[in-house]
Parts: sequence; structure tokens; C-alpha cells
Amino acid sequence: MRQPLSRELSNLLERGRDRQLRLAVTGLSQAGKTAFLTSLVNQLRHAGVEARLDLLPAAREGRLLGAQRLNQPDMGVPRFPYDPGMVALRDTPPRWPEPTRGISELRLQLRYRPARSGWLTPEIAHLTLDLFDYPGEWLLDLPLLQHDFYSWSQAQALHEGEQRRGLFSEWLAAVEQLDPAGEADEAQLAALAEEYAQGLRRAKKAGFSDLQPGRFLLPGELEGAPVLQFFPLPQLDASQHNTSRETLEALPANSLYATLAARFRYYQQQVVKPFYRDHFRRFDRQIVLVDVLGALNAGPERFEDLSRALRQLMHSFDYGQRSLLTRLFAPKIDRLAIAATKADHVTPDQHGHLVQLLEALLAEPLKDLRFANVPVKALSLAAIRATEAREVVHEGKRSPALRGTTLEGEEVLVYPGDVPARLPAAEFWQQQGFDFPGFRPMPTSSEALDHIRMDAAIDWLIGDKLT
Ligand SMILES: Nc1nc2c(ncn2[C@@H]2O[C@H](COP(=O)(O)OP(=O)(O)OP(=O)(O)O)[C@@H](O)[C@H]2O)c(=O)[nH]1
Ligand SMILES: [Mg+2]
Repeated sequence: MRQPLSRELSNLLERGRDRQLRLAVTGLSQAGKTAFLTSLVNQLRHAGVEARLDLLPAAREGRLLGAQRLNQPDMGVPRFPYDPGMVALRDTPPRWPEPTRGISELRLQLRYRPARSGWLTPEIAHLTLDLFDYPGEWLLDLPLLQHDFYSWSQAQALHEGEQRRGLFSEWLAAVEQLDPAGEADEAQLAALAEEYAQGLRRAKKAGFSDLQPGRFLLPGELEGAPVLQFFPLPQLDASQHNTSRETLEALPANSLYATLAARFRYYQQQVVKPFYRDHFRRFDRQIVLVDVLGALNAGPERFEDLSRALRQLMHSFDYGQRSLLTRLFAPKIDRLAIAATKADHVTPDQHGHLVQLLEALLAEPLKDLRFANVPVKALSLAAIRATEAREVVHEGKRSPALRGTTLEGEEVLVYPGDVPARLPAAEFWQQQGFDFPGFRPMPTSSEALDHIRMDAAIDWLIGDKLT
């Protein structure tokens, strides 16, 4: 089939020079971003030698020659801690890389032999891959940009499920007494903001995902700064007397409402916008990592909470097919993968269901992506495999099982349970539930980390650039 002229021109331009790609690794706190990035760098560095990458044609055909780290473009940002991660994984006993506390970047240059030959094709070509890591807590600040203080307060009120409400009960009781038109009392605001932050920390510990503002959980350099002294007013409901947007916005600057709204705007403009502008605006490809099994483990309210958080989040990225012009001036994500992480927590016969469940969880954003004609691949993977699949024979019957070492150091052989293929109905939570232990990484003597389907993910995300 003939390609459109702009595609041909764009291919021609790309073939003559080295290619560059910015990959967004997106995932909430503990979804597996750092493990994925560590494994990605590791697999690419050992491609063609020790890494098992059969599903990546460039590696299978011996054309991928390896990867090296280059100096990153932004010298003010720390380098992604790949080496410390590998040291932890190779420790005795092996440890997982540390949870991420700040932003880091990595630029990787892949060397490969192009599959096609032609007068413009060099013998050896390069692909530069720009990667960056950040604490998952900060990611949920991106959807906050779509709000003003009024709509944000309403959105926060909407999703107070029963268990979640319980974790904020004292704060709620105090805040609901406040009069938005009353004069702001600095000491009271500071105390209530701290109580709100404590509620968010409790909710995080209890397995909830939809938690804003992100810096309340992990303030970084903003620890103790007044910009973090605000909170939503969940009582702002249009049906209530005196709480229409117009009435509230006409209140004087020293009123409670105007003070909180000003701090919200400041947080938006001075904290979230620069984070978005510097790191999230220009991506070519994306992988959304979701700890589906963790949410399944945590019960129905948290599961719904995760689904809502992801729905909001996906609105923060630019998707669409790239034309020659947008490729040069306004990059968009033109292909993405969604992945259920930690697939090594369940037996391989459950991986199909895991993908179906992931698709159900992301049904709404997937519909939008289909509409925008952006190709999406759903898969389950383990960036760093921590278990071995086994079979046990019990009373003459064979059944699948997993062997691994728990985080506490106990060697176990377990069947962690069946994964439902759809969003679980009430009976699932009542009868069966789901329970699995966390596993330690496996000790390894190979340079390359063992994984499940990292090669499929890499192929989908960058394989077309290695032809
Ligand atoms: N079994 C298994 N566990 C994994 C895998 N990837 C991540 N984990 C577990 O999930 C935890 C969190 O993974 P990270 O990669 O640190 O998650 P993150 O998304 O970077 O989290 P933040 O930095 O807190 O935002 C790890 O400490 C492991 O316990 C995997 O492939 N297999
Ligand atoms: Mg991390």
C-alpha cells in the first residue's frame, strides 16, 4: 500500500539521522515504575548477550548491539539511580530498589543495525531514549490542573466512600463547621491542613490511590512551606444556600474561601505547572503501569478508587497520530502500552484474566484512545521476576503454583488465587477475595534480570524505531 506523502517524507528524514524518543513511564505510587525502568535499562544494556528478549525482533535477529548511558540534557536533575538499584537487587539477600523521593532522568543511546538497506540507510544507527522517574504520589497533581478551587473541592467531596470518609472523620467534622465567608485564621488553617495531610497519609497506607495534592504526601523541598497550607471545602455544594460559585468568588481576600482558593492557585501555578511543563509535556510513547493485583488485594472501595484515579490521570496527556508538523513542533503520544505489573504474583494460567481485568479497569480511557486512533497494547508483565512457576501434584491432580521467598525471608510454594476476568462483582469480595504475599527479588548470577514479557513491552514501545 502507498504511504501518504508526509509519512514517506518523515521516514526519509528519520532514516538519514539518528532517532530520538521520549518515553513516559506512568504509574501511581508503588505501581512498579522504578523496577520497570531499572529492568528496561538492564535489558537494553545486555541485549544480544545475556538478556532474554525473544519477542523483540531487533534483539532476536542480533541487530541490537547494546545501549550506553549518555549525559542527560538537563544538568540540574539527578541521574536515574540505575546503579544503586542494581546493587540492591544483587545484595544478599536481594532487595528492591528504594521508593522514589524525587525526580531523576536518564538518556540511553541504543546502537543497532537497521534491518533494511538502502542508499540513505547507515550501517549502524542510533536511537536515543529519554527516560525519567518520579514519585508516583506527585503524578496525581496533574489532574489538579484541570480544576479551580471550587470544582476541586466538589470533586474531592464526591468520592468520599465509607472507609475513606472514616479516615478523614475528624478533619471532616472540623471543616464542615467552617464558614467560607468568615475571616481566615492562619493558625487554624495550618492545623487543619496538617490534619488533612495526615488523613491522606492514612488513606495511602490503607491502599487508596486517588490522593491529592501529591506534595502533601511527599513534600520534597516544600516541607513546612505555607503553599501546602490549604485543603478542599467538601461542603461546597451548589444545592446549598450561599455556596454558589458567584457568591463565593465575590468574597473579600481575607475570607476563608478566598485564602484557600489563592493557596490552591499558587500550588497549581508554582508547583504543579512547572512539574508538568518541565517533565510531562513532550512524550512520544507511553507505558501506563498498574498494580491491578495490589488493588484486587485491597478490596472493592480501593479498586474503584484506583480506577477513578487512572481515569482522571489519562486526561493529562496529549494523544494523537503524529503528522510531520506535530512531530517537529508538538509531539504527541502516538502509541501506548498499558501493563498490569507484578504478573509473577500469579500463576501463568491467570495472566490472560489479568489483562482482561486491566482493560476493564481502564475501559473509559481506552474508549477515548480508540476514538483518537491511538494504538494501544494491553499486557501483563513482571519487570523483575521474583517467583518461579511450578506445578504441584495433589491426589493425582496437577495444579499450577508459585515458588518464591516472601519479603520476610520465608521460602514458600503457593497458589495465590484466581484473577477475575471482569470487574469483580460483590460476591467476589465477599467469598473469595484475593491474597498474596510480597516476594523478594530472586538471587541471580546473570548480568541480565529475569522478567516476564519485558521484551513484548519494549517491542511495542520502540521496536518500530529499530527497523
Ligand atoms: N514480584 C514483583 N514485585 C515487583 C515488581 N516490580 C515491582 N515490584 C514490587 O513493587 C514495589 C514497588 O515497585 P517500584 O518500582 O518501587 O514502584 P514505583 O512505581 O517506582 O513506586 P514509587 O517510587 O513509590 O512511585 C517493589 O518494591 C516491589 O516490592 C515485579 O516485577 N515483580
Ligand atoms: Mg519509584
